[in-house]
Amino acid sequence: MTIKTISRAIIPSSKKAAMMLAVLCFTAALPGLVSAAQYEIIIENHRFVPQQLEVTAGEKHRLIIINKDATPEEFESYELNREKIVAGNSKIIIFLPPLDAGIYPFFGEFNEATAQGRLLVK
Ligand SMILES: [Cu+2]
Repeated sequence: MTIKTISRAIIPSSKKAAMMLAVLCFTAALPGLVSAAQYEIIIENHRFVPQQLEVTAGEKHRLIIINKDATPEEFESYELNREKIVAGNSKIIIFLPPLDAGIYPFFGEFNEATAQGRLLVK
């Protein structure tokens, strides 16, 4: 359940506040998630936007992969050791541990000719 889901529902504000608090408590119980910097990568016309994402070395990161195409894609990276399907018009979250400086390529396995990107860690 996301905060977005909650706010969309029609709930009395007091109940809403209690639920928000519950969500906050839940995330506070997961310090690894809270401390991770979050980045969005869009898939559109079978390409990643941005194609290169710059992040800081030695920190956890959370990548939100948003597929704006109607067709599914598979986010894949040998260097990041990740492989995850993103349904059409859908999104996934990729959690990354602290990384060493370097270049970590990723690609969309279903549209490899165009869906190429990389994480620049420095
Ligand atoms: Cu694959």
